[in-house]
Amino acid sequence: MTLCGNCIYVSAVLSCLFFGVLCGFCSETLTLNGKWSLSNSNGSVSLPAEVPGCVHSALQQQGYIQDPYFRFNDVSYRWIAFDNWTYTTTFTVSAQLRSKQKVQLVFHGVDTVASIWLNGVDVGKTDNMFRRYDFPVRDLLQDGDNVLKVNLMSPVLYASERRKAHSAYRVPPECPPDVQKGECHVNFIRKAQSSFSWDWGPSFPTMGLWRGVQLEAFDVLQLIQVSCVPVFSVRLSQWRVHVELLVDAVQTTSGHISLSVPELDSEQIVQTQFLQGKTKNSFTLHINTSSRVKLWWPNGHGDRHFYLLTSRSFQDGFLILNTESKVYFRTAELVQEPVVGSPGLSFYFRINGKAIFLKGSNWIPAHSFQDQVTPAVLRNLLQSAVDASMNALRVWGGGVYEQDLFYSLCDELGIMVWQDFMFACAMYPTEDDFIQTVREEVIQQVQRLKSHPSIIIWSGNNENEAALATDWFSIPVSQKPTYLKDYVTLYVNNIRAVAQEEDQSRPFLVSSPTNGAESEREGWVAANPYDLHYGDTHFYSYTLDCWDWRTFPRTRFASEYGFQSWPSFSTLQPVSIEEDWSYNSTFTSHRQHHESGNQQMFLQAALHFNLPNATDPLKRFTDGLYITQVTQAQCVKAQTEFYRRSQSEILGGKGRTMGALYWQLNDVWQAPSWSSIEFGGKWKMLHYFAQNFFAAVLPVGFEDDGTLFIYAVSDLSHDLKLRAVVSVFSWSDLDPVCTLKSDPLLIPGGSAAAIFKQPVATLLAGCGRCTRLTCLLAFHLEDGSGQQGPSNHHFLCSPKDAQGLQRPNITASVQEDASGFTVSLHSAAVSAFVWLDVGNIPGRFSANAFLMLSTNRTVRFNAWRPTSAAELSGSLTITSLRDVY
Ligand code: BMA
Repeated sequence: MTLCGNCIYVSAVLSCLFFGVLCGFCSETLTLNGKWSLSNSNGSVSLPAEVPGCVHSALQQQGYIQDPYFRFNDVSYRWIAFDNWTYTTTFTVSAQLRSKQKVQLVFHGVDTVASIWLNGVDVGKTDNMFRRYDFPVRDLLQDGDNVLKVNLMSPVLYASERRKAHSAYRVPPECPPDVQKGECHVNFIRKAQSSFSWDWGPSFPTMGLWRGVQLEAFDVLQLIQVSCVPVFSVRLSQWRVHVELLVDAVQTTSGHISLSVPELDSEQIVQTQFLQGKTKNSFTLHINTSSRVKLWWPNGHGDRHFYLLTSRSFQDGFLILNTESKVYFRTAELVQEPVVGSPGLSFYFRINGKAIFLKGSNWIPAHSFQDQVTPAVLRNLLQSAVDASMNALRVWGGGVYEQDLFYSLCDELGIMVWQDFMFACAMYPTEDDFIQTVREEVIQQVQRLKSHPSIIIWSGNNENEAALATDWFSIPVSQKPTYLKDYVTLYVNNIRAVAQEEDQSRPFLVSSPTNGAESEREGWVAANPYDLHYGDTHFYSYTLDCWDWRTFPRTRFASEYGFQSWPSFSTLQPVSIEEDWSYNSTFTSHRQHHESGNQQMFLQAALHFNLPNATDPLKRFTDGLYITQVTQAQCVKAQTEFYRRSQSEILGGKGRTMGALYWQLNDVWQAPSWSSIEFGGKWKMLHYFAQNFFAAVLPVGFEDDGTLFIYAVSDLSHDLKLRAVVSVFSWSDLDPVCTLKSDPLLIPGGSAAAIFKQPVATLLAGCGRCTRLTCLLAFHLEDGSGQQGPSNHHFLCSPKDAQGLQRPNITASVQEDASGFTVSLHSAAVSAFVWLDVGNIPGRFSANAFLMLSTNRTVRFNAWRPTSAAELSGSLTITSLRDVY
C-alpha cells in the first residue's frame, strides 16, 4: 500500500533519489532474496534454494522429489517435515551500508521454528510464521563475505515437544482423523493449521523463508509500517484519517510532520517527535471537504475511488520521512439489534450506512507451498469471485493471513473480507510464550492490514466456540472451566484486546460461528453457538435431501455451508495414472480426506439422479465426476437461494438472513472438496451456478406444501416493478406447453418478496398435457424494459423419475472472431446440466452447466492461453444428464 518507502533528502531542493548517492542520509536496503543453499540435518541432501520459498518447493525444483501432489506423494514425502533444514547465504555489504548508524536484518516471514546465525553469532530465534522478525546486526557485519544461516527445526517434532511439555492437561485434538493422513499437535505451533492436513488438503508441514529477507540500514530513522484508517464522525459529519507511522529511530528526533490529501484540499502540519527505538506515532488528518469524498463500495453497490495521502516529516529542513498511501473511505458496522417479531438479535453488515447482503464464499490457502501462489493465481481466483457476483469472502482461520496483493485486489474489486485470526477447530495452549507470540502476531497483522477497506470484520477463530460449547473433544465436565478460561484468555483478553487497541474502526467477533453479542453475554461461549436467533451459523448435512429447503437453518447469516464434489478429469489427470481412475481405487480414497465423503456424494446424487452406469471404466469414472458436480451445484444453489429469499422475512421468529458464504471457494490441491473452483483455476459447475444464484436480481422458485412460490430477490439500490413469467415445458419437447404471467409487484432495492403463488396441481391442470413427471418449470422476471436477472427453473420431480427426457445428441461448432471464440450448440431435445469441457485448455465459458430449452444456444469461451478453434473443437466434450446413464 505504501507507494514510496521512506527516504531522506539532503536538502529540500534535491528531488528524492531513492537510496541514491546524493542522499547522504538515505536509508539503504539490501535484499537477501534469491538463491540460497539448503541442506538437511546430516548433510545428505544439499541443494540450491530460492528465497522466498520452502524446502518442498526447493526439493522439487532441483529434481530431488517429484510433484508432491502426484498420487500418494504427500505420504511418500512425509520424511521432509521430520528433518531439520538449514538455509545458508553468503553476501557482501558496501562500506556505505556498514557505516550506517543502524542495520536491521529483517525476515518478513519465517516458517516457522528457527535459530538465526550471522557470521557464527546467534542473532535470534523465531517461532511464528505470521510475524515479521528483525534483528540488529550492524556490529556483526564484516568486510568481504558474511554468512547468514537459518536453522529450521522440524515443525512436526517441535509441535510434539511442545505437546509433551504441556503435561497438566491435554489440548485437543491430539491428532487429525486418520482419513486425513496428517500430523499431530498443530495447535502447538503458530503456522498454517491446515499444513498438517485438513479435510480438503494434504499434510505438507512446510519449512522455509516464505517471505523476503533483507538488510535495512539507516542513519536517522526507518519507516516500518504506515497505516491510514478513515473514520467518519457522525457528530461532526466529518471524515478523519488516522495515520499511524511505525518508526525505528536511531535517536529521538524532533521535527514536524505534514499529512495531506491534495485531492481533498486537506493538509495538516504538526510538531512531532519520534522517540528513540521502535515507536508507533499516531496522527489525525481532518478532511476539509467531507461532502466531496467519494466512497468505497462493495461489488454491485457502487464504485471504489481512492485518494493518495502523503506523509512527510522534516527535521531542520531535511526531509526525513516521505511516504504515500492509498486511502479509501467507507464505514463498516455489524448490526446486532432487536428484530421486530423475533427473539434474539439481527446480524448484518451496514456499509456506508447501507444494509448489504453478503454473497460469497470462504477462502482457503491457494497452495500448500505459499511461494507458488503467484499474483496471477490470486488475480484469477478473485476475479472469478466477482465474476460470479460475489461481494464477500471469508479468509478462513486455518490457513494464512494472505499476502498484501490479496487485500489490494479485494480493495480494487469490491470484495468485503471477513478476516479470521489463524486458529481453527481446536483448543489452544495459553502459556506465556505462546500468548506473547500471538500478541505480536495480532499487532503486526492488524497494523499491516487495517488500511484495507475490503476488510470489514476481524474474527478470532474458526469454530472454536462451537467446539467447546458442543464438546467436540469429549472434555470431562469437571475440566471444562479450564478450557473456558483458556478460551477467554486467548481470544478475548489477548487477541480481541490487542486487535481493538490497534483498530477501532471495524467490528470484532470472537469466533465463527457465534451468537455474537449473546455469546458475550453468556461469558463468550454460548450454550448453543448455532442458535438461529443470533449471529452466524455453519451448517452441513450430507445425508438429508438438499433439494428440500426445509432442511436448511433459517439463520441470520450463513457463513459456511456446502457439499463436496470431485474436480474434473483434466485437473486430476496430471496427478494420477490410469489405475487410479475408478471410485474403488486406492487413489480416490487416498485423496478423499473427509470421512465417508465419496459415499456421501453418491448417496446424495442418487436421491435425484440416475447414477452413471457406463460399461467403459473411464467413462464411468468421468461421468461420476460429472454427477458429483451436478449434485454439489444443485445443493448449494438450493441452499443459497433459500438464504437470499429469506432476507426480508421473519417466520416463526427466524429469518432476516443477510449473508450466504458457501464453503469453499478454492482448492489447495487436486482432490474432492467443497470448492467451486478447482486447483488450477478451472470453474466447477457450482461456480457457473453461482454466477446465476448470486445475480443482483434473481427469481427463486420453490414449493411449500404443493404450492409453487416464486420470489423476486433484488440487491439493487433502486426499486423495480417486476412480474414473474412462468413457462411449463415438457421433458420431451423444446416448445413450452404454456406460459403464465403474474401481476407486476414493486420490489424495493435490497429485498425479497413472493411475486408468484399457485398450487402446482392447479398450474398443471390449467396447462393441460402435464404431470409432475412429464413437465418442468422455467421462469424469469421482467419489467417494462425486458427480462431482469437470469432465467431459473424448478423441477417438479427428481430428474431420475422424469418421463420423456431423451438423449439430446448435442452438436457444437467453434468459431473464432476478433474477440475470441464462440461455441454454437444445437440440441435435439430438452437437456439438463449441459456441461462443456475443453479439458486442459485453460479458460472459461460465458455460461455452462445450463438447462437447454431451445434448439440453439451460443456461448463464448475466453481462453487463458493462445489456442485455436480447431484445438478447442478437438478438445470439446459435451455432457448432459441423459448422457451418463
Ligand atoms: C468447516 C470449516 C472447515 C472444513 C469445512 C468442511 O468446519 O471451518 O474446517 O474444511 O467445514 O468440513
